[in-house]
Amino acid sequence: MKRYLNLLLLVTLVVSFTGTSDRHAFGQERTTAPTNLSAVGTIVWVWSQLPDGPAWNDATGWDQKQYYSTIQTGDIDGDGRDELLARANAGILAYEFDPDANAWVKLPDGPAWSGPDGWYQEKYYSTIQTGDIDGDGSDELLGRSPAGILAYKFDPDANDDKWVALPNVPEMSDTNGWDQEQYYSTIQTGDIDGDGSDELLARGAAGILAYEFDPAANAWVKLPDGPEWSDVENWDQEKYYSTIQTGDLDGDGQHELLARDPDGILALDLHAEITGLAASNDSPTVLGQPTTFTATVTTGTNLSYAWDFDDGNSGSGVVVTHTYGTAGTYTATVTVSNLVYSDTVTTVVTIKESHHSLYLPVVLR
Ligand SMILES: [Ca+2]
Ligand SMILES: [Ca+2]
Ligand SMILES: [Ca+2]
Ligand SMILES: [Ca+2]
Repeated sequence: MKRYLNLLLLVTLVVSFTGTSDRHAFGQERTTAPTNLSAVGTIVWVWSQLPDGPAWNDATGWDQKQYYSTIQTGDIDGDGRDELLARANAGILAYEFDPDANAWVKLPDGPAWSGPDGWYQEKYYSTIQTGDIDGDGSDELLGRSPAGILAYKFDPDANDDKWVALPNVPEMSDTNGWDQEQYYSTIQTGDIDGDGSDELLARGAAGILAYEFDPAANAWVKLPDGPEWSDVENWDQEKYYSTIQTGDLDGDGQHELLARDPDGILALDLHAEITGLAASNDSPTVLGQPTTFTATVTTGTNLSYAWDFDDGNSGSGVVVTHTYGTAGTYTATVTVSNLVYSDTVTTVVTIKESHHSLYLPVVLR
């Protein structure tokens, strides 16, 4: 079968009518045809075909869902180019496209998540995905086995086995009920704490669970339970659980959690406890000059900073400046808060009188 003949796609982005134009006339019958039509922003897009990728064709069984539905991309070696991944009967296959050679290159086979080992079942193969769980810029490979979530890291520099097994998450095992679609189909990754690495999220019988991988300790850390989207609250129905996903709605690098319940879309932000709050200022300051205040925290997300300068004035922000009207000592206060947490700390400010030195001529006798 001949596939993907070159396509020519013309996209006209902007066509403007020049000459007299009246927005109130829009939608009204034109009495005269436009006489001066010109295209001012025509971009020509052309599809070209890369060399054929791996021959995952129908004749070799890739028309089966257990294989074709696992085809995905992810940058497993962190070079900024996505690899092509899929599960074959023997396990995970990986290919990369080499733009210099204009050719596909087969990478070492991934974990042997094979049919004979049960991976032909949707409760396993449908959970295969990638995510950067250690935040190093390359994607790890995740998949749920009967014993729980397995994770592998591809190390292109390793001499021997380039696929390195990371600790698993045993809680999501078949024995714990995770072989049910209402649970395993919600397994996903997303950076819900905004630290640059993806967390592992899923809905269990009692609600949302989240795990973070700590690369220093080479261990998974369970985060506080998420919203109680539980079976008893009807979240075992596909019309609800299948809508669970993450996305960075406010663009702060931290993913929000989204889902649809009977009333519509819910969105939740995760808030970290505020710890290590400290405030400082660059006084002593000469009267009339600005004093700069700085607040720092060790942990905390979605924070707002409210300053009280102890002279009836206030300010906001991590770093603020304020000019006092009277010399003296002040105790400025900063209150740092998010929707869940709040903390306050003070910093003492000294404002000195300005001294105008008087220079008298030295008279020699
Ligand atoms: Ca890559
Ligand atoms: Ca990684
Ligand atoms: Ca994270
Ligand atoms: Ca966000």
